[in-house]
Amino acid sequence: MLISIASNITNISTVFYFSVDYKNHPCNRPCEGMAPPRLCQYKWVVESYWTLSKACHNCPFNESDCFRPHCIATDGVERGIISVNRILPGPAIEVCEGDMIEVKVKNELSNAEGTSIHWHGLLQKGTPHMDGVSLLTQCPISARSSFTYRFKALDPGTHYWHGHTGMQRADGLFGAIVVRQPPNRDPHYALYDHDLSEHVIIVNDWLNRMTLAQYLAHHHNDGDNMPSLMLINGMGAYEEFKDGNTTYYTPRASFTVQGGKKYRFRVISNAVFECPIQISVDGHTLTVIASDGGPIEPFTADSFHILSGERYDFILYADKTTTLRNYWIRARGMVLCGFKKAHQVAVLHYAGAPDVDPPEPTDWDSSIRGGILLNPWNGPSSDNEVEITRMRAELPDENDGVLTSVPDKKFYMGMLFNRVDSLKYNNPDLYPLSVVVSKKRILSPQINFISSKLPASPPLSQYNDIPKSQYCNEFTVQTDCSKEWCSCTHKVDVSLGDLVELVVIDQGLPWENSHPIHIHGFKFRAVAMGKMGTSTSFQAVKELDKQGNITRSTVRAPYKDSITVPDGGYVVLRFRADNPGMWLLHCHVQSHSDIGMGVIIQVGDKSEFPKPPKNFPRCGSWDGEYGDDDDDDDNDGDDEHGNPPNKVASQAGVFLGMLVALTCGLSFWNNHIS
Ligand SMILES: [Cu+2]
Repeated sequence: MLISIASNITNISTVFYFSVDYKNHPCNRPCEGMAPPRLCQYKWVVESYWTLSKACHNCPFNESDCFRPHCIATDGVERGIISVNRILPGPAIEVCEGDMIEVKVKNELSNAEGTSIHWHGLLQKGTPHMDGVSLLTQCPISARSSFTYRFKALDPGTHYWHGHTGMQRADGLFGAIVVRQPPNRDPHYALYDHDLSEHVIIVNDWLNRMTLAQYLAHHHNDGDNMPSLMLINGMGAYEEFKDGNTTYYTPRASFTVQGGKKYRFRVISNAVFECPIQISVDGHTLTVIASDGGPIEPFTADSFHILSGERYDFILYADKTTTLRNYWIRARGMVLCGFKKAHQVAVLHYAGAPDVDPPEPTDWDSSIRGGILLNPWNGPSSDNEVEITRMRAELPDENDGVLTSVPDKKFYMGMLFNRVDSLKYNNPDLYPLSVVVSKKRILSPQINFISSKLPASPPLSQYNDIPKSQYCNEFTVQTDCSKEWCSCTHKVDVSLGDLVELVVIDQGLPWENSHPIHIHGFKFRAVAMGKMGTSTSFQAVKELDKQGNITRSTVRAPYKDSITVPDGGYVVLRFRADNPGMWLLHCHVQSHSDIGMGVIIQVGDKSEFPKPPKNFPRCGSWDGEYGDDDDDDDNDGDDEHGNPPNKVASQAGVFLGMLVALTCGLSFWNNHIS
């Protein structure tokens, strides 16, 4: 069903479609080897919206009302959200490998804030301007304007899209992406009977109000940062609704299977807080066949942990055919999600079974699953717990040297909470860390003691607008950032084609934390993972590595783009920097990333970056340069370096400065070689 909303402004009529049955998009089709790729177009309206709105009529008392168009019932808690086309999760994109995806995003947010969409898991090879990171790869899509993303679906597997501006993904701006392959290219095709749209599962922690309010309460006073709710495909039963003696709940998600068949399920975590989630299905084991789109040798587990940004594909064999009944699918939160026992269940419905809930209890304590656990978020604590780095990629290694050669560039990235007075959440004169009571103390989530902040213009498309002095890394900072707050745009540079190795460390202080790390633009090989203790130091990990005591997997290490870093431990990741551009590496916990736990990896020189599309939007500060603007209005007056005309004069000044510096440098050189 399509509902059109037409708006007439003077004589211009704009029609956007609120597609409700997006699963029937013509690009969601069986993928055939010889069939030509398609252009898959979507029109999205990003809006401020409300759960259990009037569109829900008599939901949940009349359950079918909860499934009406524009009704977003969630778990029954009324709150403001950010939605695309008034559905939650937002529209799924399901295409075949090689298709062209084109999404026109219209910003109709009520608060006039900007927005952008990141395509998590799609590497944007050759199209870095489509990566959707506000103030890195594009300007935020400003209120009332639209932006059309266009890129090829070159990366098969289970991925997802989400807002990459502020905290919007925490409030509903997310949805699934599935890139399927023809049978002859899918290495696991023979292992399952069905791979259905309705078996895509998105889990997320969820608040009872807009995330910004909770974030501000936590960072500026003593508000807590612990979610108590969780959703499965935007649904769940939590809030109680009474009618006389009868209690009603909003409906849970339900997944139907036929007894005797094998199904490919695809699970995505859009967790926002520190919230590893244990996924299990009562009475069934899960044969995991892929993570983050990377096929692995099948591994059968009783459950797995999924962290923010990760994806796991598993095969469920619906073999309980003796007595047809339903089973719980469970999502159980840990770390910050564990304090208030955030959890949710959905129904695995065997076709033909009575339409009743399974009899087993659904509480958080009952939802823990024993047996074999894949991907323990904090490293294994028994032989039954198996790290993702012990999985093997399904396909033979390419002859690219990624696992076997000596890296060209190697970086130690230390993630920590630094006990410094950040000027954003503390004030060294008025309310310093040392004075406020402990529950109001905000430590700074950092990488290598730097709180990274993005500049006022996106460096990828407005490279020359960013002063070089804005960038920093551990080698360029001038102060002892372990003691003083260092806030700048954290960036490291690698050459195009470099083999890069990252040793990402979580020193594990001051308490047990979870920092899932995500990289844009690349899939890395996860070659090592280890836990030193409840805490460690960066130096200890470096020393361990120097002594040759971190063994790297040299054969078929799994391909991933998001991975847990054990608390008090490390992961070692490798990739070939073959995708020129500016790419973010960051903790996928929303607030950590927002406050600065991220690094830009610049791959190649600006001259090696793909050019932005024509008339790509620009933005930035304007510091009161009063006077007439001689520029014509056609917005194409950039000089050859991509500078707007009014910057040429200042660039000329920079050039003169460089000339002086060069002269001084030459004279320095001449004076020191004699
Ligand atoms: Cu983090």
